[in-house]
Amino acid sequence: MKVALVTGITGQDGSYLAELLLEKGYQVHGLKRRASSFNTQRIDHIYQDSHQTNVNFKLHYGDLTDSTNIIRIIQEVQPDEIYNLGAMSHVKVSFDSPEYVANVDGIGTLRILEAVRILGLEQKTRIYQASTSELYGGLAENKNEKGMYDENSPFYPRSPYGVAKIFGYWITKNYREAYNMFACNGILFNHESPRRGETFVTRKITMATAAIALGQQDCLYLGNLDAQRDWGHAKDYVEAMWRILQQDHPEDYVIAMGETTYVRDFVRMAFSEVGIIIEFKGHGVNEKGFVASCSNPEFQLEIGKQVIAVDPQYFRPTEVDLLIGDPSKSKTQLGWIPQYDLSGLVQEMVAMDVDRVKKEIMLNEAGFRS
Ligand code: NAP
Ligand code: F7E
Repeated sequence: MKVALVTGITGQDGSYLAELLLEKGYQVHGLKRRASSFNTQRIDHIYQDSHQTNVNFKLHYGDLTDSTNIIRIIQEVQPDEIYNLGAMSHVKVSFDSPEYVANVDGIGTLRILEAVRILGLEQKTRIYQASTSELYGGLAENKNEKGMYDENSPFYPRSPYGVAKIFGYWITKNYREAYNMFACNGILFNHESPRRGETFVTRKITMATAAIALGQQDCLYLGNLDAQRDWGHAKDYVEAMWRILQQDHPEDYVIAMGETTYVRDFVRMAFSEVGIIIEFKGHGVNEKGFVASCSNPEFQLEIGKQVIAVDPQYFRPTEVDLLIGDPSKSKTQLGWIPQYDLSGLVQEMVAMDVDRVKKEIMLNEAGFRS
């Protein structure tokens, strides 16, 4: 039985990856930070199983800033594969805590690699590093001939997050070359899901779509509506992570959908899932989104109501304007075929948020009655 250690197991990707690895018959160990209240919502369904039948899932308290626990856990677990997904992953927040991000996202990667080396596991343990499209920084002149970023495109990170991750990228490559380790970077473009953190733009939009359609929120405040992202589904992307570690040779791969969409259009797509057509008027900080029509009798809003506004507090000191990835290598070499397209992703996210808001309304009503 193969043994995997996943850092960031309580996050969006960690939870999908844990499910995938368990399905494939792995024993899965997860690194979990101690928190003052429960933070395991995304993996509770797996964890609850582990009390009954699932003895192949185990959590270990630890933190990527602490070498001692990383060495101890890797020594105890003796993993065949490590997926280093743990990170402070919010680009805007990284401007507020740059040193912390460097420590976790940058040096944290080194701690994992060095622990494997100290323990003499270089030839046993394969390592996946969660690299990111933020490395490219969205510079137009660095795209390839297809107008996309690929494995050979130059990097130009535009945030403390991107700069920390570039250290993670290069130290992974360096350990591969210096110590002949099977250590790979997955350069993943944005991937989302109903489990996406609530402050990332897609989830913020789908949660607000549900709340506005059901009369629980008036207006959604967003930042840069002109940003463009290449959005895929996290479930597809964790499959690519696993495939990267099953190859004969360690290499780095871009994982992306190859299409880019404006934030503004993601808003339109989300609202159209509940039959509401949004019309945008104005520019920059004065741009606003209004209800143009409502075709679903369940979700009726006043025509002309303003539901979208721009709040400059969500702008970043330096922005990555446009990202689009070229997945040619991962498709041919990994045989990776995503199951979701953007409309399938939006559909699933909005449907789950509508269900959740409806449940909350019912619970509140039941609370009032009792
Ligand atoms: P996420 O939902 O924010 O999850 C991050 C995980 O890292 C959480 O489990 C978090 O634990 C953990 N973590 C944070 N600080 C830590 C620390 N000091 N020590 C140990 N664990 C720590 O992120 P995600 O979307 O799943 O992304 C997974 C990885 O891929 C991240 O490295 C991210 O930077 C990278 N990435 C993401 C995307 C994307 O679009 N999603 C694209 C490219 C790369 P808590 O639950 O305790 O906070
Ligand atoms: O922003 C714009 C914002 O925070 C996307 C992380 O997983 O993917 C993610 O980073 C775009 C940006 O993701 C709001 O300015 C507008 O241009 O959802 P996001 P991100 O910054 O692309 C990469 C690949 C990672 O590696 C990261 O870990 O949307 N935007 N209005 C907004 N963004 C947010 N968060 N909130 C807004 O209100």
